[in-house]
Amino acid sequence: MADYDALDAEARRILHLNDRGGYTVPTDGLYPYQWNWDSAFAAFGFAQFDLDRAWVELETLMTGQWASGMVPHILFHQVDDRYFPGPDVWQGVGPIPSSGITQPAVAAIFARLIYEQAPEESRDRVMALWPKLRAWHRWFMDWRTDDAGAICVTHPWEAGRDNTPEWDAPLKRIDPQGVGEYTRRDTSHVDPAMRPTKFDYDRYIWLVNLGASVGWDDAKLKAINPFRVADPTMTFILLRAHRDLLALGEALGCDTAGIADEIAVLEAGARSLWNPELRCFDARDVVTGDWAGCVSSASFLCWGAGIDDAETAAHLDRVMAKVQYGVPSHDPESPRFEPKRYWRGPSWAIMNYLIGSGLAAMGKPQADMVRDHTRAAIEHHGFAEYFDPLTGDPAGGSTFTWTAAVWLGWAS
Ligand code: 2M8
Repeated sequence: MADYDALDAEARRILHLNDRGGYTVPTDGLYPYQWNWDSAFAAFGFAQFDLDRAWVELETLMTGQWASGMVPHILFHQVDDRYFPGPDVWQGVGPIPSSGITQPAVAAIFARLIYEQAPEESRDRVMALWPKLRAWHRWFMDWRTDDAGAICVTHPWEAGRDNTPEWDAPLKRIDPQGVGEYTRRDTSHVDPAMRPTKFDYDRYIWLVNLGASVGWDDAKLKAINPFRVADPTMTFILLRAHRDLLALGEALGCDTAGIADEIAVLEAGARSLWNPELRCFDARDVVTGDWAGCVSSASFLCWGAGIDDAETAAHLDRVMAKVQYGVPSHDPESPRFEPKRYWRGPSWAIMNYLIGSGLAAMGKPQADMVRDHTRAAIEHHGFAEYFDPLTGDPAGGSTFTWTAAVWLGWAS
């Protein structure tokens, strides 16, 4: 029997360990900056024992918001050469040094949860955040929708699922000429076999250089960027977050004009990601119109967005019958499945949370199983960045903020 008190204490210790004062890094060394969705998860973790610190986390994240409304995926509060690419490569154009792309919009999901946990004490804090979240969501609608209303990624790092097989074909179309010499830092912190390949990294850096070359101007970049993929991660998460933003806005008496219409657009966009051949939600290359043909953990975010689908549920049952430690990021029956390589197979506590809480909200029977798997992974293998879904082996970085947060807020 696991010692839950000891695990709770360790999770809190990890959040403090990674706290840099006002913001939390994902883990020391490997990721020494404030990452967008990691930070929102950190707020969820802090909210379990320190409400003020939870709000501070979200407030600091929003200090990086650009004039366009975009909230960057990395905020470089203090330069640290243990991570590449840094602010000199990115050349973000916001109020503080940052990257030039965003990440899945989970912040409003947690703002609502934390507010509802303590409405009186939270009211002023969330009132100040709400217009900023609204502006960010509006920017997604302006710059990241495709014709069907799905949300697109413009860089593999934007979805947070860096090397998932969904990006293989669109990345192959890029010739990373002129990317030049660079030194990766990630592979000096963790086993390169658990990280993206050089093929991937060349294209990641080429895309960063492309954005920087036009000063991250949304219109200019949209016209020249060859990488644009309608993605279930971004679409389902924004749809869920937009519903939460609306509910929060109504509770607070904010101006919610336009949000309901945008939800209808996102619902249509989400349904447009249903691949009739795969019989599941899938990513679609906006440039070629081709489906990725991948059942991934992002396919299973539909329930969180309020969209039920029996055939996607059948895929979830099939996939979960093959694993013991959470939802695999890629289909274990696919030849491209790699159980330890990052987003090509491993199970991630944050995805498990988003999937499991979505299933629970829609009363689906698989909800408990997803949580039980996540609990077992952490109980047996600690607060790793991610886990081999077959064996539970911890992989990537250790003492990881979002795994600790998910433990405190949901899995324990
Ligand atoms: C991973 O991504 C970063 C780039 O953003 C990297 O590998 O350098 C992803 O797992 C992403 O989802 C996550 O937010 C980030 C920090 O944990 O690491």
